[in-house]
Amino acid sequence: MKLKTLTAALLASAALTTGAFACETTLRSSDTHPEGYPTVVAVQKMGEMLEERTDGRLCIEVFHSAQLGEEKDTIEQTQFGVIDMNRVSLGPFNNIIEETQVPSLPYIFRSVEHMHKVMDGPVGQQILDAFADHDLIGLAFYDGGSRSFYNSEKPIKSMEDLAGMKFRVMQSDMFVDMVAALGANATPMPYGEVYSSIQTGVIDGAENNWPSYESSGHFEVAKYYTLDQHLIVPEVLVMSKMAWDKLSPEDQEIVKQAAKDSVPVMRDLWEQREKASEEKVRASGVEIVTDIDKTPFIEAMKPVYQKYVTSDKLKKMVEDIQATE
Ligand code: GTR
Repeated sequence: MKLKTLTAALLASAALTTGAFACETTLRSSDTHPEGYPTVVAVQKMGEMLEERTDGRLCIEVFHSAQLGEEKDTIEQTQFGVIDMNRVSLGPFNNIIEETQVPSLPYIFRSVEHMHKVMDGPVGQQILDAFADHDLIGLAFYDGGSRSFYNSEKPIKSMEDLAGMKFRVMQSDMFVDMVAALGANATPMPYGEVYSSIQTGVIDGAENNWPSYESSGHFEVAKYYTLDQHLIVPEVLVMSKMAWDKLSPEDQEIVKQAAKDSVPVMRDLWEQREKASEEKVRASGVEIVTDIDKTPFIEAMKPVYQKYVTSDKLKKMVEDIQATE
C-alpha cells in the first residue's frame, strides 16, 4: 500500500515536472548570462510566444549562466545539433563567419541607433543569411550596448595609458589585433574565466558593456572604467540547422516571426538594464572616465580595417554601413 502511494506520488511529480514543459518539442537554448539578464528574458518571452502560437507544439527552455558551456564551445555544439538555439555575441563568430567581422569592427557604428538601422536593414539580413553555410539559422539580432575598457590598475585617460597593459578579449583574432593596435596586449579567454583572472592578476582588465560589467561582478575587481566605447557589437540568436530541419515550414515561419517579435522586447529590457547597471556600478565607487578623446583610438584602428576588410564583399558592407544615415 505504502509502495503504491509512493509510486503514485512519483508519477504525479514526474507529470508535474514534464507539465512545466508539456510541449511536443522543447528547444534547448544557451546563454552565458544569468537569469534575469535582458537576453535571457527575451528568449524566454520568445518561448512564450512560440508555445501560444503553435498550441504547445514548440517551447523554449533557456539554459542561462553558461550551464551548457562557454560561448565558443556552445557555438560548436549548436552547429552539431547538440544545442538547439544559442544567444551569443557576434564576436566569437568572427573567426568562423567573415561577414560577422564587419559589425564587430571597432568604431564602425556611430551610435546604437546607427547599429539598429544597419542590423534591421539589408546588411543585417546579409549577415543572418551567412549563418546558413555554417549549419546554423540566423534568427535575430539583439543589443550589446557599447563596450569599453575596465581594469584593476589605474584610470585610463588616454590611449597612452593603455600601453603594455593586458586585457582579456572575446575569442576573436580581430579583437586581439584591435587591442594590439592600441598599444596593449590581448588575451582571448572565455567569459567565465575573466573574474578570477583579474583577481589573480593574470590580466589587468577586460572590456564590456554596463550590464555585463555589472552582472559578471567584474566591477568588484576592476574598479576603473573608461568609456572609450570602441565596440558596438550586436548579439545574435541562432538556431541549429538540425533542429530547424525537423520543423514543418509552418513552424519555421512561426519561429522566425517570434524571434523578430522578441527584438523590441529585448531592446526595452536592455535600456532599463543599462541604466540600472550603470547606477549600481557608480554607487559602488568605481572610478569612471567619461571625458576621453576618441579620435586617437579611431585613428589607431586603421590597420585593423586594412587587415580584415579585404574582399570586395566586406568592403561593400563597410561602405553600406558608413552610408547608412
Ligand atoms: C557580453 C555578451 C556575451 C559575451 C560577453 C563576453 O557583452 O553579451 O554574449 O560575449 O560579453 O565578453 O564574452
